[in-house]
Amino acid sequence: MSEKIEGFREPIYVTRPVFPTIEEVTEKLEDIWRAKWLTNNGPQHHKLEEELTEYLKVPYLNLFNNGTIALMVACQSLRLMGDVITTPFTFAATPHVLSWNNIRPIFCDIDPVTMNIDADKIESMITPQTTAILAVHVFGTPCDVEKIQSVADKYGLRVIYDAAHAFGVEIDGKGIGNFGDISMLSFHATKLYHTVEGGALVHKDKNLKERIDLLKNFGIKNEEEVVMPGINGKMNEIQAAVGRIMLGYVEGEREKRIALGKVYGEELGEVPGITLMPKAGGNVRLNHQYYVIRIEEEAFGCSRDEVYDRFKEYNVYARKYFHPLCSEYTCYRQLSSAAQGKLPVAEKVGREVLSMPMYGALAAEDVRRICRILKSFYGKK
Ligand code: T4K
Repeated sequence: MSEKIEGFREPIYVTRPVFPTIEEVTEKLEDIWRAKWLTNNGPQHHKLEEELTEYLKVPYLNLFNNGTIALMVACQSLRLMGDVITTPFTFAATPHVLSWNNIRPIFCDIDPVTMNIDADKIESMITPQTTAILAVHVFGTPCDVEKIQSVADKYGLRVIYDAAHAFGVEIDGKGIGNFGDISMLSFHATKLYHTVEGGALVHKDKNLKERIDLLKNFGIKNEEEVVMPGINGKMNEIQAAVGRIMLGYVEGEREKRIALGKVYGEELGEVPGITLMPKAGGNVRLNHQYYVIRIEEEAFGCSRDEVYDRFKEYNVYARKYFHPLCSEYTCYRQLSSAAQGKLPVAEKVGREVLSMPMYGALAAEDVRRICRILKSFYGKK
């Protein structure tokens, strides 16, 4: 495992957005120019909402200008307050959304295999101040939705899923957005499916659909009435048009990533100290958006941080999603749930995790070379 391998001439990033052809975009832009309608619930927005509702197999869907604003509105729509139990192993947006809603995030440790919130630990963290659970389907692996729902039902809590990574994920043929009270999807450029920037809330409640539509448009009911303190969360027509085009790409991109994931698995499956993505149960359809490994320093002989740094010498830019943990941010580390030692599994995962380059435009040969580079670090402190 010690051969010297050539680095890449061009940088290899953790991901690259999927680009539609310029002709497809031009054609849709011409439609928008003809309609003279740029934002505020235009025809592209309308059609994308319908198309995504069907694609994602969910009863109701509200489009947004990005996933973070969508999640903020989800909290508002359920009138959450007090404390919300969440995971420290996520992107900054998850706890920040709670803070922006004047809610205190309570960090719960994660499961060592799925890296999602540990459903068995939630109950012991519930207090009279707890109003909800905000769980994240990290890297598209579904949370233990049944257990989370049963804890929530027992204590009368709401359940929100940050499903930013889980576009198109299904459990038993049901879209991931059918679980909990509301789920948020992100359509950021770096996601499997994107609208440049964008997002959505999905749920099962017609009244919620109306309330969320008001909240994302300043609370404006009509020209005479503003009925709640809303925000500007609207997706514009250009984003929506790109989203409609990208729906034609998502399955092909997923297939390419499945093939690349197999190459990673073949190359890294037997390497001591490297743990691969958890396998999904037979009833789960994953989206294969990310390829995440964990590097155990002792067994691999080189730490995750060293691997991350050495990769750069070869022009490979892997990412430490999600390090630092949210509980380690200066704005949260004073919380008692964030105290060092209280989140042992998350702390270990945060030290070991590395998101590998994963996008359809990557060649299988590139993935093999990335893996050979990684294996060349084996045992080299
Ligand atoms: N909840 C969770 C669990 C999330 O992961 C996220 C977002 C959210 C909530 C919030 O949803 P949004 O409000 O974003 O819809 C990226 C994304 O910006 C962010 O959307 C995503 N999670 C997070 C996991 O990853 P950064 O800061 O790592 O992005 P950046 O700019 O470093 O891009 C990563 C790589 O992608 C670059 O090294 C190169 C490549 N890239 C990126 C862009 C934007 C390109 O090749 N072209 C591009 O246009 O956050």
